[in-house]
Amino acid sequence: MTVRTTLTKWVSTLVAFLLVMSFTLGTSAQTLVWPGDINNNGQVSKVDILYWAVARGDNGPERDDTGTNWDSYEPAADWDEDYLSGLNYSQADADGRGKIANNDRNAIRDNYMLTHGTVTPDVFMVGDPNTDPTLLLVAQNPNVYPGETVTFDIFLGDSQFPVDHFFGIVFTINFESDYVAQNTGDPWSPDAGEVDLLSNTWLNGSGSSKSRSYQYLREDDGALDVAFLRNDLGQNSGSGQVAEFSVILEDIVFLDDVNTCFTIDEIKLIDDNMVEYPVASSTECITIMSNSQALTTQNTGLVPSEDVASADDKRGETEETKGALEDVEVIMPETDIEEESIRVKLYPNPSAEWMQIDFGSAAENVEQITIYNQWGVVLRQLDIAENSQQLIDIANLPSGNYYLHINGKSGRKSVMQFSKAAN
Ligand SMILES: [Ca+2]
Ligand SMILES: [Ca+2]
Repeated sequence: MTVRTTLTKWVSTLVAFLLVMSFTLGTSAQTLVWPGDINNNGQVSKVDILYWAVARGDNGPERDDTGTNWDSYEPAADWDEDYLSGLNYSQADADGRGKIANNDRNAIRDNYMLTHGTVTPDVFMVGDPNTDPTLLLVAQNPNVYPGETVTFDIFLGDSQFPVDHFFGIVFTINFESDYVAQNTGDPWSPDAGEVDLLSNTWLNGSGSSKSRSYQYLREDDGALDVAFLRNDLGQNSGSGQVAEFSVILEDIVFLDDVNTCFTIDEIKLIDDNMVEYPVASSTECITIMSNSQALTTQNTGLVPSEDVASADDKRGETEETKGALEDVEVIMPETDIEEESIRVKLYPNPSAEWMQIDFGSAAENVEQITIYNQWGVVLRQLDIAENSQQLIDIANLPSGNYYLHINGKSGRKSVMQFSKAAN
């Protein structure tokens, strides 16, 4: 039968191919070492942390060339142990000094996300919440205002589906980066969003259940990579809350309530032999509530965003400038920064091409200006170098209403609205 013959040929070709592949992969002497990319998939990522942890403490031959620069190194002679995938433990010796130690973990840190050659994406099992433990994200306070901190409880497994074989787990928490505050810390100890491993839990107790955690904030991707690892080789089991995740929301203006979701995915849970067990992912959504009542509704309002009452008081003063499209003048309340009142001009408004801000004598008190669209998304941020005038090119913005935040050096924030006319 023709079909079967063809199929048989295909299968035998495939088997031959797989044999060649497995021989190639199994011959670790030919696998160059890229420090930190332990599983040799072309990129240093959270999965390599698991490979490091499983091999930690092992010893073997040193490399001729030691070092952790992002480059390829000729591998050492094979170590005694292999990973289940067939890769030799010598791949985990990032610095080539003959022991899997903290310095090799530091190579993962230093080379994190770097790539070489063609990247073969890491593969993650996808768990089923009806049969597997879930890595569950639950917001403690699902209704929050811009600028506030949202805290989530993180649970791993429950009494119905506990975790039976825990040595380590890595996962990623994904979020909409526009809604999260800018990170000012090291991405390995981020302040905009961080996971704290709780103590006295089944996963992080005393003795052999003591664990450690690592995290790396990929700010532009809106992603936090997280690893929990037992300090000691071995396994334990359990279920329940293991950590908290806190994230600081961007302090911007939302005209309407906004729903935004946080999703855990790319989960890899392993035992101390690197056998992987499925864990179900989860998503938790929160509502960022509108703070637009802190804005004046007129097109000429420059008010401290936190001082609504005085905004109303001052609206009368700016009334006469309403509709003066080529020169809008706004006045900050006299009770504002220091003693003197500050006058700022924004013109022309509306405009299709550009706008000028005249800070006048206020320039020395202004640090930064930020343009937001009506959904509160940051479009542009400019540092003000004490120039009394600032020209802003707005030709590329879609027509509509925008907000200009003026951040004072004293930490004071003020908001102006402007309109972009059609080009
Ligand atoms: Ca890798
Ligand atoms: Ca080493």
